[in-house]
Amino acid sequence: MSTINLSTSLFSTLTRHNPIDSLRIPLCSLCLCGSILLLLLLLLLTFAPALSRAQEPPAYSVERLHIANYPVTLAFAPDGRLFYTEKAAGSVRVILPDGTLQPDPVLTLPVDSLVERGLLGLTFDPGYAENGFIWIVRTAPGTARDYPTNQIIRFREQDGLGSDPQVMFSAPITTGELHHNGGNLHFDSDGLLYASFGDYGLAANAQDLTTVPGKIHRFAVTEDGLIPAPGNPFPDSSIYAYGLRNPFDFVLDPFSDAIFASENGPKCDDEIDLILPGRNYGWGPDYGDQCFGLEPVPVPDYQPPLISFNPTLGMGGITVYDGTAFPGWTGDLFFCDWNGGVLHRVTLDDSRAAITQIEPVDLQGFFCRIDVVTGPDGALYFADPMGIYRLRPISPG
Ligand SMILES: [Ca+2]
Ligand SMILES: [Ca+2]
Repeated sequence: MSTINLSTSLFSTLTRHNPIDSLRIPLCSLCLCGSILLLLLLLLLTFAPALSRAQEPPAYSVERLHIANYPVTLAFAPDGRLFYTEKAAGSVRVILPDGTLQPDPVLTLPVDSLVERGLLGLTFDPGYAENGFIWIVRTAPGTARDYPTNQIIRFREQDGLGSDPQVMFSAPITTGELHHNGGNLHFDSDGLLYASFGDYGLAANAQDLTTVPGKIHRFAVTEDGLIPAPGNPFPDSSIYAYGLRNPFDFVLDPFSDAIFASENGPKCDDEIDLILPGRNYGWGPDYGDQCFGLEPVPVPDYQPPLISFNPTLGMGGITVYDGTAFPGWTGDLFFCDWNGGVLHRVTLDDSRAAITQIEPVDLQGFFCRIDVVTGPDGALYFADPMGIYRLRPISPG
């Protein structure tokens, strides 16, 4: 997409400033030479600012904060500690504000970590400062009687020690599928809990409003556990949006009411979706081999993506930059991709419902394959299966 955008802007620039038309060059070789020189000069003047920008050293450095054992979700506590989930170990770990890793895990739970299963999402309760609750998603191992199950679990954390894990929601993997677990969760400013579930390898789930997989759900937290949030689009249902194949992560925009999701589509339709209540993002059993991109998909309530990628990227974590260290990035979306390990910066227009530009961020040899978040210091923190990394200004402030 960055190539397309760049080509488009080059084309429009050349069209606007076409010197052949405006100068009406006489057919003599001398004038031709002169006009070629003039053309080169115009091109130089047109692109010099961009070239000099490109050659400026980046105003940031990237470093590895810690080696880590397959971190899936990074999340900062209000007190500045960085919590993360370890996919295969089933542990929640914490890095202290001084950068040291707490030696012992906060909590460790048994997990089925085959392929895309494991300990996945993590977020802080809106009342965390008072109640210490942390919410996670894990794949509980199956037994002779029970399917492996993706569970939303709440536990209490105090002084780096977790206790009292409680299963708040379960979605058994009845298909036996190892991919498409989704597995992220976030609260909105009203205290409602959103959670993403992939289709469990069965596309029909995505269009079936009676099943959990292939959706983003919205819950209210009550004394009795999670219930469908009041005002949800379908009666007595926690489903908030459907037609999704594997919405790995999503972010509640701190600058608007928008929700942006990273949806892992088939063949070409990896996409960023603007998640709206009751909308259908198109994935289903009739999808077939077609790449739809921005074209309509013939399903009810269809909502096209903001952008789709061809070939697929394998989209990972997605976030909105709301720090102060990079004022030029304020409000931009950032996401990681599994396939290329690239951190992408996405610029939105003022409506925050349309993308104007997307470009890779130079990670100076590091890779961003899973999650990315803004730290309290305004740095961007991101992960690949071997570590957690930090991108921060060379001169903080
Ligand atoms: Ca779609
Ligand atoms: Ca995330």
